[in-house]
Amino acid sequence: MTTFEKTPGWLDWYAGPSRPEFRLPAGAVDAHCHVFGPGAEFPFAPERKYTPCDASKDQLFELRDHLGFARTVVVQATCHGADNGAMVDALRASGGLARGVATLRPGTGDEQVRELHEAGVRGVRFNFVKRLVDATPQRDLREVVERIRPYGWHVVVYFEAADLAGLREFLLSIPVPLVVDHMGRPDVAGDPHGPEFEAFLDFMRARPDIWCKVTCPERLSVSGPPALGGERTAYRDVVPFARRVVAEFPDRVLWGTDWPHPNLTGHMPDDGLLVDFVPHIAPTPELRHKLLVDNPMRLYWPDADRPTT
Ligand code: 0GY
Repeated sequence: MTTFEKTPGWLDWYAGPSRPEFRLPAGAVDAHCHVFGPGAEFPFAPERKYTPCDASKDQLFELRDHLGFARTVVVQATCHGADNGAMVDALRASGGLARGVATLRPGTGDEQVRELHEAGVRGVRFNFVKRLVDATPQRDLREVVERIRPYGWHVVVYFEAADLAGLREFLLSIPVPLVVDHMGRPDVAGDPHGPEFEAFLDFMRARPDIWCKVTCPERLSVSGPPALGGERTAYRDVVPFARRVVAEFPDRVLWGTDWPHPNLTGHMPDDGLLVDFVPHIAPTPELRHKLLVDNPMRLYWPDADRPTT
């Protein structure tokens, strides 16, 4: 049995999260979370840049139920490379309540893509964050797009704000819908109306099928969580950025916990508090229903019946 030592400084996910004060609407989807291993069963990839703690599918499903989500989207994390085994195992165990986003290398056969589709995978992730992956040539990424295109999948893209200018043309040339992780990682110490975030919004405007996850306040925040025992409005500096995206693109935003929160070294968020962040960025019940139910259902479960209130 292989055992893995987690990366020094790596924080374990927060056990015993609080119950959110904000009651999620019926049918809410956690549209961005991960499973890690367990490493003994699903070994981490040799090319990984970090070794996480274990975070199993059962623990993920327990958190889903505790927070009040109905469904989850499990996104392949870089520590598992292109071995989608742990993610697919979670999808298969979910009874149809989880969808997945995979990592594929060029050369993946159609048979393999069909199997992933049948397990519930609906997207592929291209990660451009340099601390997480070595660069993949664009021609390899294009080959992957051609492979997944017949299945109606989308491409989830993760990049740093500073890299958008260099990636923009390539991303806009991808002929399937795009979903941007974590608002393209804006510097929230900056101005939500400044040139960096305007460039991101302008990218979103360039095509009607670019979606955005208004996620990861805990990752982007400079002001951080509330003091222990303080009020529940955490990560205030992220609010004006996320609000702008939700207000302008109410039909193309998604939200998720990002549990178990890879690579956080400063603090580990209480996932109950994270859910309480949602009403601050989506201030009306209509916006929240789109963000948490209608939009993710349209993207990941287009054929399912869904609650309308
Ligand atoms: C996230 C963010 C991070 C990590 C990964 O796949 C990953 O390893 O996505 C990060 O370190 O910013 O979305 O979970």
